[in-house]
Amino acid sequence: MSVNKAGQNDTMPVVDSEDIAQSVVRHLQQSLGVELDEAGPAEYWEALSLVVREIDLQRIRATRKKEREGKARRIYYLSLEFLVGRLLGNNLHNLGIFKETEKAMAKLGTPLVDILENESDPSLGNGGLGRLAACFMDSMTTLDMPAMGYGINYRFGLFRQSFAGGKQVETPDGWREDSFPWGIERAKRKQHVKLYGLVREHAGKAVWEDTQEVLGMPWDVPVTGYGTGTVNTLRLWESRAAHGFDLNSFDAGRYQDSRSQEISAENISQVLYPNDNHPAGKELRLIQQYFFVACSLADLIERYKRENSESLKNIADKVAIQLNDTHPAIAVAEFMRVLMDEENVVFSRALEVTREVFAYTNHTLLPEALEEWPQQLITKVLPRHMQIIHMINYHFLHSEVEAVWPGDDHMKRRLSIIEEPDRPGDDQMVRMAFLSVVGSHKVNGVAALHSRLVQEKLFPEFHHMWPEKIINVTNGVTPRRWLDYCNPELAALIDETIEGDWRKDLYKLGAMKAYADDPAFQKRFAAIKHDNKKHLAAVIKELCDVDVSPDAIFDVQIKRLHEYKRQQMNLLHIMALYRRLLDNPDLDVPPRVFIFGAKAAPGYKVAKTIIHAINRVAERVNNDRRIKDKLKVVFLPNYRVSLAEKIIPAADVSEQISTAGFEASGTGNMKFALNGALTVGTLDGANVEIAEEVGDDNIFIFGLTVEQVSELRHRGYNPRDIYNRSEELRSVIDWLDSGDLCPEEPEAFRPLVEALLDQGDYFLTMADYQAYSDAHERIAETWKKPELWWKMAITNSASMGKFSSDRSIQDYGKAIWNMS
Ligand code: OAK
Repeated sequence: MSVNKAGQNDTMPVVDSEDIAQSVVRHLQQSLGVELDEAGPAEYWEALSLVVREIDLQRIRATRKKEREGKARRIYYLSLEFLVGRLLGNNLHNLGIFKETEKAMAKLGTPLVDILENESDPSLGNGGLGRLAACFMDSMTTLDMPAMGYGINYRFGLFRQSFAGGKQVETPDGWREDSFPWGIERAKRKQHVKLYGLVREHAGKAVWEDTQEVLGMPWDVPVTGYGTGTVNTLRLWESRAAHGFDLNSFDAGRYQDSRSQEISAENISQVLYPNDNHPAGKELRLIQQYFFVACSLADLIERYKRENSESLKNIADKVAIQLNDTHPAIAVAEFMRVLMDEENVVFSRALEVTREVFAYTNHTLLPEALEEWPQQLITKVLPRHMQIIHMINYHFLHSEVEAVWPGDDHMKRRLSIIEEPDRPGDDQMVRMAFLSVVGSHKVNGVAALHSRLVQEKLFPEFHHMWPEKIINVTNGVTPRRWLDYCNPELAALIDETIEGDWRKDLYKLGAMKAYADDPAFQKRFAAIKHDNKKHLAAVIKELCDVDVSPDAIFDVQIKRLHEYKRQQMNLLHIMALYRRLLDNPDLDVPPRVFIFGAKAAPGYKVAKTIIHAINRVAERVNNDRRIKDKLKVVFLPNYRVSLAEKIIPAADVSEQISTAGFEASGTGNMKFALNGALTVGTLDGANVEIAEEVGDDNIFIFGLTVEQVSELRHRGYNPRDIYNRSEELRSVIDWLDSGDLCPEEPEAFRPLVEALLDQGDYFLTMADYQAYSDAHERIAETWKKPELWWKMAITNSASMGKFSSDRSIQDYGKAIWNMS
């Protein structure tokens, strides 16, 4: 296929449907050995992916050449998770050949939409952190930044979820078992990684020896940008046995529920740990972290040497490394090790260079989510790194902390990277967040409120020591996937209405505010939402066998299941609505469909109980004819990126109801508002900034603020008082606890009831309940005034300019990566 005809602009491949059809047929026959009359959607998917891959590869080569010749600093984004989503449709959009491809496939007799459904959704992440990494790769590429993502090519991504009797069942997701044409093995760039062993001194030098070796094989996934010829690379490492490898003789560790596996070379990259906002604390996880860090650093140093110089003393001029949370934090010690042990750089200079290169993004304040590793474990797996962490800690405490708080041993203990044990004999823990802060020149939170709490609550002493170090970069989402690709009808309406390309500059959407009141525009905006709801209704029918009306309010909560996200509050309110309707079936309320999607970590009991309870309530409500279809509840199984793309464009209400101070940012909140849903939310994470952008009249804010939460805790909070006072809450909680919803297991929902009533209701569900219920009353009243509703919806979409991940990346570029 002629990708770029001579003399034509090279940002978009100039191809027409005829070229595409020909290339598809060529790949079918020559690459896949399939005749045209044998081809179904799955074969077409693979052939078309190969066509696009061809374009990508040509552009990758051109991009690399340009970068080698350029002077710019390269950004390396280190993340254990990249939740990229399906790639074919998105790539066609970014390359600007979606329409022509639709025509080509229509000619060949198979609609493109059916073909796209054949791609398995690469499940290489848990939730927000992984999806953010994918949005950032899209934005860095769209902005023509020299950037590379480094992660792990897990054989099994996040588990597949189904329900049995309403309970979550997990099965492995071998997402790349069929075919994954996007990943290209680069054997030439393989790496060797050492583990275990001992450190001995030889002629005054530390030598790490008697190690085990693992091989890291890189798989490159091309990342296309929108409206640019730049194609960057996501390099994912797969572990393989190196010659003579025998980790089994070292240790046998069980990990992850039913998939009991031993630590061996191959299974380092076997499975993604399914925990969100909660560390696994397993030896294999530490090895995963070190494995991908060691491969990535060796790879980028090799590149630096090839392109610049053998000496690493000026590496910071050309290399910036971003740590996506603390999962890759061991990179600080590994980089120091390479500088000191392999490049003979002295400790103090090595630390300076390391700090210039590294920056760290914090994604959570949850205390239990902050990673700590037992010193003994690090010593066993990475003995030289433990020594280096001690050296960093010694320097940090005895020269830097000492300079600010002279003689203050208490402060040294508080700030030590290696934590003193509470009781003598306990393991000493290595605080990976402290290592990340000490090893970086910048630390950022992911929304304004979150970053303030990082400064004031999480790292106040570091903030005092280094007042410039901790900054904010508010998250964003790529408008290419989260509007253009997932909501093409709305994208087309916006194109017709406003000037300029909002796909590249999302602030341009602001021009749509002028149409928020316009009845004709409102009508078209509402019609598109209705259409999207019809599509979603069909998906719901297929997956849940429940009939829902697109005329009802589609009220959506999709995100990981976690008590702090408070799906349980949504549930209690649904139960209350149901009971109100039973008391008065003629109640004048708009019909509502409550839609959930969420995976719970396999070991998280209360989260799994909440899923079970929602499913049981759904079953009861959906089959009760007395309430005349005024209420439906569905829990879509196996929530993932490709499902989010179908749900978000169809949502009327977006539930963002975390306990204030717990959701670092949220990014679903941005995607919903961008697609014209109204938010019901607390003043938490990026909701605060969304409210600022859309204005208080265009969002349903409720509940305790961060300050009120801490006052309440200070005063003393007893959820039983609320239970005793509120007739409604009492009746729904008693109902949950009665066994009526799950007769075969009457105690099934006890863990939830206990969390709410007997264990202090840490996430303040009971305290916020009434305000939440009142906010829903306001939603119902607003729905009854369509002109007002659509004005609000349009204003939301028009006000999302700030929440493009392009803006986030530009902020990183300026404030962290020193890009000009
Ligand atoms: C996952 C594991 C460990 C620590 C944090 C996470 C995580 O996913 N955090 C989420 O990151 C998102 C992207 O910054 C935020 O929007 C979410 O609020 C946060 O929970």
